This record gives sequence, structure tokens and C-alpha cells, in this order.
Amino acid sequence: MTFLGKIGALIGAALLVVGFTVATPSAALAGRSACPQGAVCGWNDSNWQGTQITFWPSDIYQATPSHCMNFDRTASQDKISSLASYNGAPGFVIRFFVDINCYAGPQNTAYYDLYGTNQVANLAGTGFNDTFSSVMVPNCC
Ligand SMILES: [Ca+2]
Repeated sequence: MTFLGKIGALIGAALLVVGFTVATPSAALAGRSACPQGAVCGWNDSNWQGTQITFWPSDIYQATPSHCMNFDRTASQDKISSLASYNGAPGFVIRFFVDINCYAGPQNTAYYDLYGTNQVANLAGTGFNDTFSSVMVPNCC
């Protein structure tokens, strides 16, 4: 092989390596797409990034008489900064509480409602960023 032929072979090999690397997409879903149909999801960072918690409203509704689930034993306790809910019905509500056991505080105002199919990219403007400790599904499915 000539000198130029060797260089051409090296460049060709390099292009193959680059092409292979670029052509390998990640199969993992990210952001809002990582929240399944029918589920409600929270992320510890804004824009649906960071640690994700996923739950199904019917599970919470049926799990306890109060239809409440605490985050205190999860990595999401007091850290959720973005939300997504894929439940379709406009009147469906999922209620997030600042305290555990779905306690809304002495003024009954320490909660945040997410209605129907809805997404919140950043809770920073709501006064509820990094505060959620429990979630309730008052009416369900
Ligand atoms: Ca956060």
C-alpha cells in the first residue's frame, strides 16, 4: 500500500468509528416522555430533569382510606420541581401537600392542585418548589 493509500485507509477507519458512535442513539426516554400514559410524575429538577418519581392515581386512591401517599421515604421528599400528569379528564385533580399525611396546614391552604393532563416545567414561581411531602387523589377512576 502506498503512503497515500495508508492515510486513506486510516481516514476511512476513523470515519467508521465516528459513524458508529453517532449512529448509536439512546433508547431511554427522557423528560416528560418518561412519564407513562395514565401516570403522574414528579422530578427533582425543573424541566422534567433529575430524579423522577412515578405513580398511578388509582394505586394511591385504593391504597389508603385517605387516598394519600407520603414522599417521606422517597428521594423526592421536599425536592420536586417539575410535574407531569397524563390522566386526560379535565376535572381530574391530583393534590400535592407541603406536609406528610396530606395535611393542608391550619389554614387549609398548604397544597397545590394539578388538573387533568397537565405539565409544570418549573414550580419555582408557585411558592411550592421543593416542598411536596405527600400527594392525594380525592376522586378517582
Ligand atoms: Ca428540586
